[in-house]
Amino acid sequence: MKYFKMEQSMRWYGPNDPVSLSDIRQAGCSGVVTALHHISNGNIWTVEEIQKRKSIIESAGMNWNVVESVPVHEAIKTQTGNYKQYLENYKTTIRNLAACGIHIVTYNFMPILDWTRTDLAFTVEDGSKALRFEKAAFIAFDLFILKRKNAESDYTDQEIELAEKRFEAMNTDEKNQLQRNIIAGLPGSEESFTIAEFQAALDTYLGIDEAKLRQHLIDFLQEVIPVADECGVKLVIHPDDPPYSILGLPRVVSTAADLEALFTAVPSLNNGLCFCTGSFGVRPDNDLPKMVSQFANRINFLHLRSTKRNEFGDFYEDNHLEGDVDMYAVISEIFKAMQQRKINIPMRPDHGHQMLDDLNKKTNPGYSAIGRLRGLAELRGLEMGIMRSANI
Ligand code: DNO
Repeated sequence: MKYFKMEQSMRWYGPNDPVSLSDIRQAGCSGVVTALHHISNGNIWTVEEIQKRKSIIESAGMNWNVVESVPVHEAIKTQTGNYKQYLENYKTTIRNLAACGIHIVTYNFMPILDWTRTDLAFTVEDGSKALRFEKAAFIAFDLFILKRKNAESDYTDQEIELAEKRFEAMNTDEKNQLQRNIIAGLPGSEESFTIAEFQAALDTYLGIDEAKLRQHLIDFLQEVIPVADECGVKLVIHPDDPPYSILGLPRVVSTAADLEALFTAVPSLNNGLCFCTGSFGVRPDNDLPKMVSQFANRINFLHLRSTKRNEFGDFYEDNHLEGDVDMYAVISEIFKAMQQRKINIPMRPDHGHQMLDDLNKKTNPGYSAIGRLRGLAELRGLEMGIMRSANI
């Protein structure tokens, strides 16, 4: 019996990535997930530039199966300035990617910041390093470094007290590091801010609440999905990370209800989902296996990792098969969906601990080679176990 399987892939940041294509190939991948990071947000990706990247990947014996990401310009999210031009550029990029044979395109709709962590080198029990989001440190940044107007009203007295203590215990280097971690741009987030720039960016969201941002996302989809339909591209939205509002900014891709609203408004199946277990899994009220089965026909890309949360709202990135995500149940549902749809869905091990030799190397936070290799190896083993014992 031939089963459909997850297509093993890894993210590659392009020719400057310290992890080489040869490393990725040796990890057992056939797919490479990448983006043209050198083209600034909002500009068209030309066929020539896309082809150039594609042939580098193909010469290394793999294929560029997923774009992560074509970033959505802030002007589109706020519907200001030149946003109509940016929408046209986005459509042209989708057409150009399709012309080059690339048919899965990831994006997100998080205001200003992409994924957010407070600590990029949290030492876990076994000595490896993980990414972490510590609520008290995050609130300390908001209240005492950014000094956002009315920020206190977003937090409880107890949270504020904890944040005060946390901030008092930090030295100047730690404060600077915290600021950099939050606003200087994690890999792939494309944007980097100083405090003044960040404050100005926050102001562009005055008057944009959750309902309005959701409407802007739907408006975006109504523009671009017809183009995706025309050229056979699946757009996949990446959920908010973490999956709730931060710094007073609305976030609208955090729960099953959020997804339902998007898919109801724009029903085409090319309006799809990048199912990121690490992002959704931070909320205890997200039932991940259930969400996989609910959105099975829209999931066209998988980010698999697990987080571990505590009672304070902190979380860190755990080993891929540990933490709060029931990876066995998630992959079992994915496996069913792939057999029903008769497709292999691209999967990448999302992030990994910095470990072994990588502890002494300069790595992209979350994207070192060995930790991701470990994650990938565990995930494919788990999938094989599920596949071999499948009764369908
Ligand atoms: C973080 C990534 C995100 C993701 C974007 C997709 O590691 O998963 O930066 O690429 O949100 O647009």
